[in-house]
Amino acid sequence: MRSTLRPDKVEPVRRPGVPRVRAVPVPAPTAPAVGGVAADAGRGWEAAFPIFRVLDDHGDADPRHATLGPQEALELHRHLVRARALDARMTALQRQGRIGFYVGAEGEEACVVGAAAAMAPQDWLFPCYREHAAALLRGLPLDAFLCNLFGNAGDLARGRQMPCHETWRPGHYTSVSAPLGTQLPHAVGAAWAARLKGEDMVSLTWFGDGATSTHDFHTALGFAGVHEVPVVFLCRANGWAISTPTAQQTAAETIAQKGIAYGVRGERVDGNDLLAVHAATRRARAQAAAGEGPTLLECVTYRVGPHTTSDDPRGYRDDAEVAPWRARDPLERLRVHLERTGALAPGAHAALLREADDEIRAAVARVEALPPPARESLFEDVYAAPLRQQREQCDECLAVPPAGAAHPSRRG
Ligand SMILES: Cc1ncc(C[n+]2csc(CCOP(=O)(O)OP(=O)(O)O)c2C)c(N)n1
Ligand SMILES: [Mg+2]
Repeated sequence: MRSTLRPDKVEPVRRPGVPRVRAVPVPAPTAPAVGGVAADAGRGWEAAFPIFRVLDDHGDADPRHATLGPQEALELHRHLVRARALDARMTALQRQGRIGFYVGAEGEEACVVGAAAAMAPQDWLFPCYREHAAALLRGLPLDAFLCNLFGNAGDLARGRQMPCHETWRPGHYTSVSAPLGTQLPHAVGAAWAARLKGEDMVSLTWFGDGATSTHDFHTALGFAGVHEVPVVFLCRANGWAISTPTAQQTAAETIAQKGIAYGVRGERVDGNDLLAVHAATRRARAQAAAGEGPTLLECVTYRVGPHTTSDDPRGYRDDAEVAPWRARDPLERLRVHLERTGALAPGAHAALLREADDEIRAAVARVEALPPPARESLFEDVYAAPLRQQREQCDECLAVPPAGAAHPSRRG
């Protein structure tokens, strides 16, 4: 069919009145303004999308916005403590050659724990690869998480996944997905299906700032915007996509503004403020469940550690850039807040860190003693019943002694 569109009839594109601001390097954290505008907001899109905060610089919460009671906040503090201890211990294990690979979340834990805790139990979570704390919060046993890192017989993925690619179906936590952005259309599809079935289920999906440059981001937001799909898109805007700073992979001044193109509500949140992440996610969840469509939450944070244990950030960034973000550490800010409110006794924080490390060391000792997955499991789960060729291949495989075992021909 021929197009009826004529060039002389095409209306000129109207650009929004907000000036295009030149790309900026990874910004230092801005001074807080409780529940409102960051101190440096005032230019272009940053003014249009002020950073939402609940905790101020002294550790006091704005009561108008706080959605967590003291007990709940204390509980989430324990999850943050455990996540921090887990990252430190797993990094050490990788350096010792006991596990092959690990992805940590140092500095970004509030984006993970605060958001997961704000969702309803029936909601499905679609992780990127730094959200282990959310799986643990949803009940994934620590031993099972560690078994995936060792790829042993206790691994729920039967040693077939990369390390650090946990999954926990009973807790509605889908498998970690290494190809960037793929979890976004999955989250939209699941939420859309639930809505068609009349179920009260909202999807939450995490991703990084780099993933907002993938086609899956556009596909997911486009569909979700048109169909008002109940989904919360949470971007951990941590300044880096491995060695590429945000400003070199997008000219957009904020991630939140990317929602405008799809008719998706965008908000910026202080990603190092657990109370703010919780309040913003809870609000987005309520709006989604009420049929008001999806929200794109840009949680402004910073990747304090390396991208993974395979990365060394000293090759591409200055330590001086990291220091101000360490000073705004989410775990430290929560500790100060809980101590000021009296919910956490002085000294209790350090004791909890030690307890978490002890718990992890004990679990590692148990898990490291487990054998690798049975070799015949390689041939299982391909078809409902194995084919003749698979049975033959399995027999052939089992006839070879496992690595490390003495070959019968070399005995004696
Ligand atoms: C489709 C795809 N392209 C490239 C990669 C390689 N890769 C892995 S992580 C990463 C950077 C991701 O950065 P971001 O989305 O900001 O997440 P962050 O690691 O900062 O949490 C890249 C390019 C990949 N896994 N998948
Ligand atoms: Mg990133």
